[in-house]
Amino acid sequence: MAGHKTRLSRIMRNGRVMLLAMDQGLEHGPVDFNEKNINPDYVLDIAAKGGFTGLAIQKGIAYKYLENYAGQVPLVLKLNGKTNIVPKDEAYSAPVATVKEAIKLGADAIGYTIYVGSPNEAKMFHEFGLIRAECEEYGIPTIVWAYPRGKYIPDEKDKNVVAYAARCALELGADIVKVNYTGSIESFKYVVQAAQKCKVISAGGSKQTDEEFLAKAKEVMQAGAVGFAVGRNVWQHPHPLEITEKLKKIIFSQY
Ligand code: FBP
Repeated sequence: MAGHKTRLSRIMRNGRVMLLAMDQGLEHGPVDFNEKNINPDYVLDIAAKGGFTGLAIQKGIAYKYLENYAGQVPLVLKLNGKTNIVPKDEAYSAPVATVKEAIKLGADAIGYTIYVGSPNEAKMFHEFGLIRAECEEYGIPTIVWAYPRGKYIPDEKDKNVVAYAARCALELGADIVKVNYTGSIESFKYVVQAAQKCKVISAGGSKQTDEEFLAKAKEVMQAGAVGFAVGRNVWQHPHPLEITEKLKKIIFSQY
């Protein structure tokens, strides 16, 4: 069985990460989809053809659809999730899959959301701690979606709370932390600095124009992040493989 280093090298190509995320069906609901991308095959095909370094999905999609893409794109299995029907005040993401399932599905990493600052933070720290320990045993890298959220967080994109969330990911043992972009190179540099040896990637966010999205991608990389876990800005795009190529050039060029 592959070890931690081998698995991580599949997700991080030349030290860079370009993940395609498609857990929005659970996190946001079908409202994010159109007639094409509501079909998981449409998105998985983009992940394979676009040369993504990983595909972040929930187990239901993995069990039912991944077979046809075996060996084409590394799997990042999300192990927890929630809907956005529940109010954000008490933000909590429940464990819905296990490390053993991730191994069975051939995952090269697991993804885990932690709402830093939420009233449910302690529960999520504890649950991730157990999962992280099991991942250590089997050599599975961990990617934490570290989102400051809940009634104590007035601004989820404030640089201090995002940096704090990134630092939590380092302290809790994540290999890679995924955060929301803080809006400027300077502020994002602070996030990267706070995370130290835990590599930082940015979420894509809601659909922007190509110019806006690519400008953000450049800033993220200039701040010292290693890549993206992007969803809607790719699979909601009328030409997903074209925007992927442009993003790939930015992520894999030298800064
Ligand atoms: P996008 O690039 O579409 O923003 O996806 C990134 C992501 O982290 C998904 O993995 C997840 O479903 C979603 O954003 C969570 O968004 P929210 O901030 O609304 O919880």
